[in-house]
Amino acid sequence: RRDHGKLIFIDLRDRSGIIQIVVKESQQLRLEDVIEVAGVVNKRPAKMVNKNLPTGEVEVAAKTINVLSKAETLPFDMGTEALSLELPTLLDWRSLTLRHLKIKGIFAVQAQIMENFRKLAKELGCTEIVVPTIVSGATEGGAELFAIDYYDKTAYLSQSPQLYKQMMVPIFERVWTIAKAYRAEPSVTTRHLTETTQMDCELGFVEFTELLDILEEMAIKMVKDIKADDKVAIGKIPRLTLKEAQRIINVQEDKDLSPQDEVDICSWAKGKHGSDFVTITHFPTLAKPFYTMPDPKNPQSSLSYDLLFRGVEILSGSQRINDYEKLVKNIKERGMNPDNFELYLQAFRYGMPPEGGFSFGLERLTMKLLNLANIREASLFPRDMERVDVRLSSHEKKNSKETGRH
Ligand code: AMO
Repeated sequence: RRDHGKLIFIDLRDRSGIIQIVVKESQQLRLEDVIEVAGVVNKRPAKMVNKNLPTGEVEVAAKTINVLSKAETLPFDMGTEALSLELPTLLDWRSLTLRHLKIKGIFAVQAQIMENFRKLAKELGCTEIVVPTIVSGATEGGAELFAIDYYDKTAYLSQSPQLYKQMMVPIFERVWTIAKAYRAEPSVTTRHLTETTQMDCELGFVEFTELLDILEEMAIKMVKDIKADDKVAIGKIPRLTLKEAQRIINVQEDKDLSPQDEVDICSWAKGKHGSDFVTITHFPTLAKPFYTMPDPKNPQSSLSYDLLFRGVEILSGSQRINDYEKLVKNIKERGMNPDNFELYLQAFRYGMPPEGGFSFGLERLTMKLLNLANIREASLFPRDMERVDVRLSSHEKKNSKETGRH
């Protein structure tokens, strides 16, 4: 709302965008009031045209304004101030700050990423599946598992749709899902959430190199048509083994890349190949989950891959072990009990094609595409060690035990 003498100018927002409303008489209108307007669309005077607005050449002279819902006085100025708020405040007021056009814009981009993923997965011949998130155990490593009370037993929140998408390969051959994944991350970082969204594919009758071709093409097509301030550098995506990558950036061989290594190898890829993406393959077998296929040529390393984008891992995946005996042996060797994987193993006892797949992290991809500083900005309602909608102080934790509320 802008007051100019007897005239009030209002920016009216709806699903299609913004339009200026001109109100003559004095109106008791507050920011974020929900209104219904009837009026006449006029051409704006030449010097009042707003070139930054698709509707900037017109305005609505209001005849009647009907207030459908009144807003309280806002806790801060939603024009400019909302954007300079510290992240915790931005999140404390999330249902309000999401209304800011810049912040809303992040989630319009996120919706487009999901739309593109869906379209591309379907083009690959994948069938959409919906999988459970209440599960009986770990798939991606025990330490990061959330346990939940399940009647008088313990169940867990799923770390990944992994086992289910694999079990579905003999049925549909190719499947996709957008699924929630839960990780009890033990530390607070700018790129970890405790509840994240994964965009997964799993494909039968494909092997390592073909999987790499598929995921790289998909990654490029997913971001290509999205308007971001910083245009994505799309060249042929360089493929390096972990060892090659470590040699290039001059670090010691290790089982994984450190966050700084990821930044360094990405700037190498950008400089040398003009690509914001780089694929890293052949992680040590023991550093990857039990279902990962060891490289037959050198079983210490595995047919696994990560896709890095602008300095962060946004995808990982692998060719899988599809032989029942090998899988059981591998589960045992890692100190786990095959009995806990009964349903999963059933799928392998009765014929499982060579197969593999991958998973994109939606929030990470959104964050890097828009060059956001923190992954929390790329999640509508982010969960981390310190927040489930509201901040989890020790006092509130005590309350939750007593009342069942957070
Ligand atoms: P991984 O554990 O690497 O692989 O997860 C896949 C992708 O999901 C994203 N991601 C996260 N994003 C934010 N916060 C987190 N805590 C978090 N954890 C993971 C990352 C990551 O690349 N089942 C395998 C995938 C497969 O093999 O198909 C898996 O879950 O972008």
